[in-house]
Order: sequence, then C-alpha cells, then structure tokens
Amino acid sequence: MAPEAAEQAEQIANEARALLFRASSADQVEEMRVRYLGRKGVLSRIFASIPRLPPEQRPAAGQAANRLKRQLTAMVQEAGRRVKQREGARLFTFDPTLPGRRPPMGHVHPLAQTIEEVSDIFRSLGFTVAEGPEVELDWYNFEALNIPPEHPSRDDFDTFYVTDRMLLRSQTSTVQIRTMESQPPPVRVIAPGRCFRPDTEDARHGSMFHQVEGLMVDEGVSFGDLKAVLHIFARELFADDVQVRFRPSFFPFTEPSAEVDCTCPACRGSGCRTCSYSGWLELGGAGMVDPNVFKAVGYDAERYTGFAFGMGIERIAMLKYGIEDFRLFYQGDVRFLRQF
Ligand code: 2U9
Repeated sequence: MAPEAAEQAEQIANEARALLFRASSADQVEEMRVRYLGRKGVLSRIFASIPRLPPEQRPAAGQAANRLKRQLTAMVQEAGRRVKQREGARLFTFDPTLPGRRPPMGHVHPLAQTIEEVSDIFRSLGFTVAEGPEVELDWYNFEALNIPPEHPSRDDFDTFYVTDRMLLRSQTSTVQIRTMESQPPPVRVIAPGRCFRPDTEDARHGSMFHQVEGLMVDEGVSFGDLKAVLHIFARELFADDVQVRFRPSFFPFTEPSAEVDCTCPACRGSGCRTCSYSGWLELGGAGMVDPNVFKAVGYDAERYTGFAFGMGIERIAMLKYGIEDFRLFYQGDVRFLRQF
C-alpha cells in the first residue's frame, strides 16, 4: 500500500459499512466478519501484501492497515449489537392471539378447605357459621360451660393463660356461649376455628389445632336429632354408606354425653391399618347441653333442650385425605400443600 494505501483502505471500509448496514441477521454479520477479518479475509491479505511493497511504502501501508482493522472490528461489533437487539425485540412482540401465561396463584390451605366443606354441609342443614375471639375470658372457656374451678382442664398444664382471667381458648364452645348470650332460642350454629392447648407435638397433636363445634337449641330438640344431624354430616363428608355410632362418655357441658365414631372411610368398616382393624374411627364428641349451661346464659332450661358436638378439623382432614402426620399442616411445605 502506497499513498494510495489510505485511499484503498477507505474504499474497503466504505464497502464494508454498506454491506454491514444491510445485514439483518447474526449469520449475515458473521459472514461479513469472516469476509473482512477472517484468517483468509480481506484484512489478512492486506497485511500479507505489505512485506512485498518497497521498503519506504511499508510504514504508511502498515498504519493504514491497522486503522482499517480497528474500523472493521468496530463496525462488525456494532452490526452484531444491532441485529441482536432487533431479534430480541421481535421475540417480545406482543401477540394477542397467544393464550395468556398463568401467574403462580397458590391455593386454599387443606385445613381451610376442610373448614369450608364442613361449614357448607352444616349450612345446608340450616346452621349458621359463627366466629369469636381466640383470646378469651375464663367465663366463656370454662365457667359458663359448667367446668368447675378444680377441673383438670383448667390447669396451667392444659391451658395457655394470658392473665389470671384471660386465656387462649382451648375449644370453640366459647363462640356458642357468646351466641346464646346475644340471642334467644332457636339457635343453630357451628363454630369452626383455632384452639390452643399446651401439648407435646407428635403425629397426632400440636399446641395449636382447629375445631368445629355445633349447637342446636329449641323446644323439643332430642338426642335423636343429634344422631340424625351427625349421620347426615358423616354421609355428606365421607360416603353414602357410612355408619355412625355413639358410645357413652362424660363432658361437663353435656348430659348425657357420647363419643361419636363412624365407620372407617379407608376400608368402609371392614377393618384396615387406619382403623387398627376395628372398622371404626372416632369422629368427635357430642351430647345434650347440660341445663347448667342454659342457666349460665339465661336460657329457660325447663323449656329448651339442645344438642352440641365437637370435632377436630385436622383429624377430619387426615381421615378424608389419608394424611398420617398432623405436623404436615403447619410446615408450609409446598410439596405437601400442592396435593390438595
Ligand atoms: C356448648 C355446650 C356444649 C361441644 C362438645 C365435645 C363434646 C367434644 C372434642 C372432640 C375432639 C374436642 O376437637 S376435639 O378435641 N369435643 O368431645 N364437644 S360436646 O359441647 C358444647 C359446646 C357448646 C354451649
């Protein structure tokens, strides 16, 4: 490259600029790079020709070639950036005909689902769903429920006390007492909610759990009504052929009282591991409301009778879905939660 070397270099640069300007894909840019900057490309040939020039022309030719190299490298890089940007923009073009992308939503916790399902069944039987405070007065948790001061459930070991007179409710019967204090009979109410009892955590227990309790009060309400309501409930919850049985028991707030069992939903009563081969599983407790409870809330115990029942929500969910460990509900592991 002689004096005309600079001119020739400029020509090559102009030609390359025009070609790269027209390049519209990464492949075309790469083709240009190889043509100008590749091992057998235009620039290589120029550098190879320099030693053949007369010695006095070599420095200028070398300078022109180096300048051309810088220009071509910058042009190729710039063209590469431009096509990449354009291809990216094409990818993000909004296509209104494509189906939308569903955002991750989460869903209702299995315990909340169970509470909803239980509530729906009782709503269909004319019950309303009531809620109340989790921090309660001694009166609502014990006194009004005919639980005497010396009763073991009042012990520090069995109740979380906040002060002498206030505690974390250990059952949702508190809500039914509040309901009766605020309205005359007839009453048909269920109270689902969180309860607290100091307990060592294992596969079946925890210090926090959920209950649903129910109460029906009117003239002429009988144990037969209780049996019918709980039988219908179990049928709706588990299966049409489920049987329910009542075993005598004792609770301070009901008289007579019973433990309520249903035929094992896993084996339908024939006996399996879930029911320890007995065919039966405990569903909860129940009974006729003790007249002392009516007296505490100012109901006429001569005129009205009522039944009440209580069940653990975790237990119901475990039976229904075949869950073997209570703690799974509270660990927030999405691999577990996703299954419901
Ligand atoms: C009022 C009067 C009486 C509710 C009842 C039970 C029997 C019972 C347990 C079952 C398993 C609690 O969840 S659990 O640990 N409950 O056995 N509950 S009768 O009796 C009432 C409720 C309200 C006014």
